Amino acid sequence: MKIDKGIDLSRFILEEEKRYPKASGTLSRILISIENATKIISSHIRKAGLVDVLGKVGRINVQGEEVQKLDELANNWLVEHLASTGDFFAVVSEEMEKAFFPDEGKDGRYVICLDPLDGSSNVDVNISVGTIFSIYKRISDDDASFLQEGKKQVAAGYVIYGSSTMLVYSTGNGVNGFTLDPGVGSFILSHPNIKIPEKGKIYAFNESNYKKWSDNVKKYVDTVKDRGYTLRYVASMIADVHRTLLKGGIFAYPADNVNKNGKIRLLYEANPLGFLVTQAGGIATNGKVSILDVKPESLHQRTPIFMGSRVDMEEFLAITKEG
Ligand code: AHM
Ligand code: MG
Repeated sequence: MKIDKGIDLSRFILEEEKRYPKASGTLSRILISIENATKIISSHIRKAGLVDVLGKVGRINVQGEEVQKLDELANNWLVEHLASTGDFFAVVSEEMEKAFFPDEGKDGRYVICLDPLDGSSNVDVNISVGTIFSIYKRISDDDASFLQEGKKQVAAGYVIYGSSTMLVYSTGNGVNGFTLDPGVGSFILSHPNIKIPEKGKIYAFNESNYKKWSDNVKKYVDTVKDRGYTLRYVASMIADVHRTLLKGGIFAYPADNVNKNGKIRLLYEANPLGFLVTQAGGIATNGKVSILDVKPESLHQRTPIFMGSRVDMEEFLAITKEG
């Protein structure tokens, strides 16, 4: 497949489809639907502060967190848009307690897991937020389709609404990044074939939790600090992982003595971002096994997560194994 920097996302998706002569075109349609829905979200986020989309709704979601207005709007736009394509048999979202089985999708061959607006508590203070998606083949008529190991993802990606809007995704053939040209309204290939640096100099942990961590996690962080690594922590996982993909290092949200499974959700945060980091040559683990080998047990399950550059992650695994 010939990839030119500057190619737009829709054409790229269609070119990629040509790798699979038997492809029906459904996955391409799905990716183009996600592209369109996230452009709408981006356009609204860019107007935050001017139109009434900031602040809280006054309701707590299934995660026990306060719902921001933009969480709800992003969820509704994405779910309605994607459900109406008929390509999805079911949708799981951070904002919805149960899976949604749209009428239009009765014959759909895929299911999708969404974090419509990751890092949404940051939106009121103009810090990067994002949308994460993870797509699986439908293997059943119930929730079991969502409870497949992360390695079975057919495609995964995110859109980061940062200093520019970027869409980064993989269908299992490497990772490519596209930047939204707001003048043209198209995502343009700006970061072809992203490879995470073998080694970085940044650790991204919420260090205010240090006292609650296990001794081996403390030991790893002490080691890299002594070596002179720098701390960068946005508290939007998408922004922290995006930086890690491009600059290397390690992003983590460990379990601690209060949050026994950490904070990050397996289906629509750890798995899709772990798939991308792995596709880019890095490593993603729950501390014991590859995150992509974990068999999910429930839709909103949380997991400890550590991901990043190969050399940094090998050091992390060696130190935490000793501990
Ligand atoms: P959200 O999906 O409700 O926004 O929550 C997940 C976010 C992640 O993006 C981020 O890594 C983490 O929560 C930050 O948590 P903390 O503030 O505890 O460090
Ligand atoms: Mg999130």
